[in-house]
Amino acid sequence: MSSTNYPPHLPPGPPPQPPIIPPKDGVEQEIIIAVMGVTGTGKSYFIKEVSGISDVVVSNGLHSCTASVQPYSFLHAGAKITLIDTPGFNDTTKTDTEVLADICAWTSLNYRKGRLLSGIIYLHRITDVRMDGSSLKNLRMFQRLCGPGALKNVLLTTTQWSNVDPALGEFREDNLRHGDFWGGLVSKGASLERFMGTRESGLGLINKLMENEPKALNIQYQMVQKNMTLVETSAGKFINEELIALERKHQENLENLEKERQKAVKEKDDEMKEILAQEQAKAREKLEKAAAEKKLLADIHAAEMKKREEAERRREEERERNERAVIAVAAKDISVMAHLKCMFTSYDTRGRLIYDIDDTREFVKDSFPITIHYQFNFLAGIEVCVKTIAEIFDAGMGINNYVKYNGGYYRCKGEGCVKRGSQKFVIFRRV
Ligand SMILES: Nc1nc2c(ncn2[C@@H]2O[C@H](COP(=O)(O)OP(=O)(O)OP(=O)(O)O)[C@@H](O)[C@H]2O)c(=O)[nH]1
Ligand SMILES: [Mg+2]
Repeated sequence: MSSTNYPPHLPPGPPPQPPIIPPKDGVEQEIIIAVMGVTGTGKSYFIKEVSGISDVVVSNGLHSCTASVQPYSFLHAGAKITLIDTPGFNDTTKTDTEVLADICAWTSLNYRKGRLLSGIIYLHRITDVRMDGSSLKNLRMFQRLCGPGALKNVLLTTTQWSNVDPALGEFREDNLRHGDFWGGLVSKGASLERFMGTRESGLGLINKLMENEPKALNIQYQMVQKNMTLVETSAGKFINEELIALERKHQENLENLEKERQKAVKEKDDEMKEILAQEQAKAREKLEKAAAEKKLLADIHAAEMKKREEAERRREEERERNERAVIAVAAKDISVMAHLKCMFTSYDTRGRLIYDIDDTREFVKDSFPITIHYQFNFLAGIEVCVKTIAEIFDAGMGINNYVKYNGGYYRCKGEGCVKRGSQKFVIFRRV
């Protein structure tokens, strides 16, 4: 009998991807919306106003307020709306790397659970006279986090309209729409909206996003599907490049200050020497800060790489263990008459997955339902039928059989039963 009759052995595939569970069609649909933007633009204010949740902390000073990603849920229009408050980049208390790591941890975890964002509300103060470095950096980070695929679900939203002359606000809004700042994003599908500071205005924005098909962010795809480390993602690369440039800038500044200080020493200009020494101390502090952040990013990368290698090693061990595993069926779980009747079809019984055939303890673990299939082969049937009952138990079943379990195929090759404890077992080995 040719072994080509048997189902093929399944080749080991790529590492299993985390399951993406579709949102449940329950009575309560969940709409998840992230609220992002520079510190102080009004992210927490928006969430507090729209959700009515009094616990949301709104800043009252110059310092950054929201320190970590925080979800807030409330009911609206028959759905559970979850607004995600996020810390901004260029935060006064946390480094960009810490903020990015926090956002990535939240988004990756939720992506693995199948929770995708229906939208992102990206806030910007209409009162801002011009785009400072912080706003530009934030926007660049946002573009990398979001990616072009999710732009249709993005509302670029201006805030604090009550603090600006309406005509001036409109002029700035027009510049935002057509200028370099938001023009590119608008042309690729993002919408420009206004938040007028009221619950009604905020809910209007939410209503627009409720219609959307939830989408994965670029960072979620890169970290979960592509298994990238933080620094390998587009957003992580951007921060790393910024830090390298910043370190270089501070280093050059320090070198120039030293040259000037040497000159002051030569010219015996004590006052200048003192000023330059103070400048050097400040520059050194900035350099150390940039270097520390670069190290933090490198440490995160090293820890993620270690985790990735460990996961790969565990997967490989698991694969090898499964390769060696056999399925054991107790002789008592095979009714000879039923078995003979089913010789040309299939036979339902119970089996155990055994990783170490020499370990008797494995043979007493709980059994689970299995089906022994027979390939239709008249001669094979005859061959088995003519055997005595004892022969069937001793030699296993007809050799033209298989059990499918967990994507693999197992076959009893007629090698006889094994005795473990007081029982005999028929062994199906992986093919
Ligand atoms: N008038 C007006 N004030 C606003 C609006 N949005 C925010 N503010 C004020 O702006 C300040 C900052 O608001 P927050 O909501 O704390 O800003 P944030 O973006 O959460 O800031 P971080 O948590 O530091 O990132 C607060 O004093 C708010 O009261 C708005 O639409 N209109
Ligand atoms: Mg906040």
